Amino acid sequence: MNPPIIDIERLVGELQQLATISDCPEPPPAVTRVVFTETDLRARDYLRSLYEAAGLAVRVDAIGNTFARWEGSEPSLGAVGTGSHCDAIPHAGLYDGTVGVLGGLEAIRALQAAGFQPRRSIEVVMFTSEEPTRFGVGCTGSRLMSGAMSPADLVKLTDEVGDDYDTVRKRAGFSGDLASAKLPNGYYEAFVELHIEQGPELEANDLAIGVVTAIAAPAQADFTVTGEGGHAGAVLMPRRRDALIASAAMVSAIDSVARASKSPDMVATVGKLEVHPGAVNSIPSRVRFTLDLRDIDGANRDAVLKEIEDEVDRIAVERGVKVEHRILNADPPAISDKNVVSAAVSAAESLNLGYQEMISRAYHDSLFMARVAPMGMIFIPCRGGVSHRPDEYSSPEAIAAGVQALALTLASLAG
Ligand code: HGY
Ligand code: MN
Ligand code: MN
Ligand code: MN
Repeated sequence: MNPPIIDIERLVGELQQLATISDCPEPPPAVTRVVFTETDLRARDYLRSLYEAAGLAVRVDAIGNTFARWEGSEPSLGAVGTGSHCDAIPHAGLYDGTVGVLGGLEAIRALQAAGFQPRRSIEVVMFTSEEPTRFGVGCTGSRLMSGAMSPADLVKLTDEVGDDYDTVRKRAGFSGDLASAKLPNGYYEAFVELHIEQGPELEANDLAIGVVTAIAAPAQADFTVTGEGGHAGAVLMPRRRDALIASAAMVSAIDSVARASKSPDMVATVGKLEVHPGAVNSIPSRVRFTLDLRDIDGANRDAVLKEIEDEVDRIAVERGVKVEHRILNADPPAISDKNVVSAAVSAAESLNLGYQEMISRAYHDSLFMARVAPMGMIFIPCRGGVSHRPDEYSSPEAIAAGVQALALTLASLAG
């Protein structure tokens, strides 16, 4: 089929319009959009208006996963899915996730305009809560859809103020039996997500398309260190059991253990650290910090996680403090489906787009969709590989090429 025409002005305009729906104190391109907030709901309303304008049938599940469907000529067949997320971590950029949702919509509109008629229905999905910001665990929407997380485990998650997932989703207006969110077997024939690379490779290699062959295995844990507080002036150094000094040693040990790992793909991040009571002249009595640990090899990651836990326990004894740690998630990596990979490769080749096969170091909802459908991902370059920052950027040309490759991939899978 002829290359579908992408209306990139319209698409960039929609991305920028979506970016204005934000809680970030800074103006766009900085974006903050946390799941189940008023802002999240306004963004969903905006997206729904675009789906309906494209004539798509919209379905929303019990936790807000949103499915916009272009009915195929054989609607009983498993559909072909695409999509991503629209929630954004604090002070994020405007392209992470949104390129996959609005780009998926644009791919459908371009195929419609080209007169293509899919046999299998094509759905663009907006997953609820890909980011771990509110509930500490990412991808709760695709975890529930794929069965990777049970409803019983989902409702145990609480947000920063201690409200549980079920309370928060209902307050946001989502109801219904959580078990109904699990996709029936064969619901999708294939699932392909378009996403910015969030890394430097494609730009460095001057390539338009990344065809993802595997998604790294993410694990998250949190640590609570309890020492003894006291007066900053009155407690002499030998008598101190300072929770923050002990935590600093633990955080430094995490960095050393990860760097000493034999795996070049091992990455460890302590992204959040809270000090109690947090007063200038009071010795920290309690510190809580998080760990994000990833590798493309799940066994490697688990071995380093165990090493970190042991090291943290040793430091706690040495420093005379108590430490509790819990693992929030330790997911296996996902491997892309060969047929979906070759459909994306053929699309790039037919468009004369430079491409490479590569792994995804960021996780995505596709990590879980791989459990219920043959999965693939298409990456586009982002400037300097920067992401999760306001200066995250992908050019209109890069976005248009990615959407065109996605459209041809979807057409070949749904034809
Ligand atoms: O952290 C990640 O990899 C994803 O962007 N949530
Ligand atoms: Mn992200
Ligand atoms: Mn993302
Ligand atoms: Mn322990």
